Amino acid sequence: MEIRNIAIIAHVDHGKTTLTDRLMQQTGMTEPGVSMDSNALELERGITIYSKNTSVMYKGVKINIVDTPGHADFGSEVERVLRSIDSVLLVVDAQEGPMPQTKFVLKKSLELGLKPIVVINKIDKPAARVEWTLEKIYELFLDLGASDEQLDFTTVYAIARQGLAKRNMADESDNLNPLLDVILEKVKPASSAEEAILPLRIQPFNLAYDNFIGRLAIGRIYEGTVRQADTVIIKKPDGETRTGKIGKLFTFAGISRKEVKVAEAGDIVMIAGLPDIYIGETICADASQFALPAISIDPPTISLNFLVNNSPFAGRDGKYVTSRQIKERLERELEVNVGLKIDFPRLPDGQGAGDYYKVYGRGELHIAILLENMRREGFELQVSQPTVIIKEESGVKLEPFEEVTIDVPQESSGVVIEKMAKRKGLIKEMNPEHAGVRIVFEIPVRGLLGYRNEFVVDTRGEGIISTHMAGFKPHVGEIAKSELGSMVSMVSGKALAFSLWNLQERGTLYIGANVEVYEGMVIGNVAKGNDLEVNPIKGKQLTNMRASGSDEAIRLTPPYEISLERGLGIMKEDEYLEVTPKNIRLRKMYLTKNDRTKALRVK
Ligand SMILES: Nc1nc2c(ncn2[C@@H]2O[C@H](COP(=O)(O)OP(=O)(O)OP(=O)(O)O)[C@@H](O)[C@H]2O)c(=O)[nH]1
Ligand SMILES: [Mg+2]
Repeated sequence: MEIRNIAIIAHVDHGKTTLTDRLMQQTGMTEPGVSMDSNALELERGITIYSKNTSVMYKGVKINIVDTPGHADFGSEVERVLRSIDSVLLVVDAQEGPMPQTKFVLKKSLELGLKPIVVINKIDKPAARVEWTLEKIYELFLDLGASDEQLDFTTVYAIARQGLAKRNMADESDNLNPLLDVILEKVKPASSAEEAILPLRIQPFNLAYDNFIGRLAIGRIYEGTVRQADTVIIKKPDGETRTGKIGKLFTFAGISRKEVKVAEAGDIVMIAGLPDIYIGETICADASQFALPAISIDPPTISLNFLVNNSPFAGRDGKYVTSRQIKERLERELEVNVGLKIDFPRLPDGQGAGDYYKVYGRGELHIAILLENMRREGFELQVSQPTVIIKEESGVKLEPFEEVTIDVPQESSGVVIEKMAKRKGLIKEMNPEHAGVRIVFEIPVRGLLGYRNEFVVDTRGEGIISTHMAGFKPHVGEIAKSELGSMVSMVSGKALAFSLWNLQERGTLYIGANVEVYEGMVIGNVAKGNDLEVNPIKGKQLTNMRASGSDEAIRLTPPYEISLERGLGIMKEDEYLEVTPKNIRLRKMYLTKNDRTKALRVK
């Protein structure tokens, strides 16, 4: 059987999953309404978080497709896929044009020598600018140093949502066959007759986990044939060798996996039975074969500590609260979350309470998704403020930078530019767009941390901000911190509307009335300067009227409730974010004013 292997790549929201879903539907692999975005968090947030495999059959050819996430924080999901496929569909929104993540994924593809097929999607949008988009894509190819062959890309125009594609704008079409035909025509067959008869070589590019059969490796068969129960040799990229035995074997069809006895060169398979297999290793038949080159992935950019929850409310909501349970959960995460790194420091006995794990990730969302998954599973923990990873190379201090593209209405561009400048963002490009301006900045990740929340407020929710990693560059020195102080409760009890009503004049509250607070919990911010100790449980002193009765009548401004991302963004150096299945709270590391003062003195 002939096979083609492709990945679908794009900036976030440009329509990758919609296109994949429609391709599956039209080729009869799935029922209408079935989507590749199947994980609970993906459905809730409407974004793809994990890259996923499927295949469709068209004109007797099997097309293996990897749908990838577009958000910059999940870039490692894309990187590891690209090495194992033969071409990409570069999907670009016909209105937005190429965006930061378009550039990132295209750059990675071109570097690997892939020849992308360009899909200009969403041509039905009233503000679509098809020709402009095509021109911008061409410029991007040029900027990224595409070869002549890569520059000579094929373009397909699509409305993924309606399941149609065409070779020329003027063509009539009501299905995706023109795109499928381009794939058959332009993507080289996944294997040749010679490769099929060589000894086996498979390289995993993704890992999965199944509660019954354990770790699963998803990989491409470069050469040879693999069968269930085969004894194999596994080689690390450096040549280190061990043996293993193939367990169950699957291929992909629609959104499900299909057990097979045998699979052949060119195909993408999922393999059980190799409990210690890792991405980039080579599964082969014979120890004399060469290992395939390693799969490289950009390093993490931020880190933070995960700790046992020791707040006064610890243990109220969670099922899993001990340091050991957190450790085991993090170790499991490492098996599948390739962009993540974790240090498990070994502490002397008896210091259990101080245990922490240092987690390194690709961005605030990357970490927030891990925390969200953990709290849903019943974990309770607290985390420290994310900080940027600083490297040193030949005596020079380096820090990670991001390229940030901002689309804002004209009237909010001033405040955005001002705030970005304060955070050491440099303007690289500024162009008027139909509804406002598009500004490209380069900014240290350190400066950008926590900015997203402010950006939403400053642009009244009308701005779009997207980022992509621009590599490590020389450290730019100190960056002015946020001017907001924290409003810290000095008592424990139930917050009363009366006190909150007085406090809301001082800043923004994170809690509403009747929320239980503890001493040292951060309940809001203070617009002016330093932290402020407050008493949120004080009732009105009344002689002949019940306090609670009059309390009801008070109308409070709705609180700015702390979500994981907001919390990670606004928290300060001396604070923890307490994460439980039911609550997310911000607190001071030291709960009493006395301890905080002492800690400051020691510093
Ligand atoms: N108007 C229009 N909207 C579309 C089209 N294709 C997709 N969309 C919409 O665009 C939004 C994003 O689509 P997705 O397919 O989830 O985008 P994605 O690229 O997979 O996003 P991530 O995986 O999160 O990066 C959805 O609301 C789709 O309905 C199209 O051709 N036209
Ligand atoms: Mg998607």
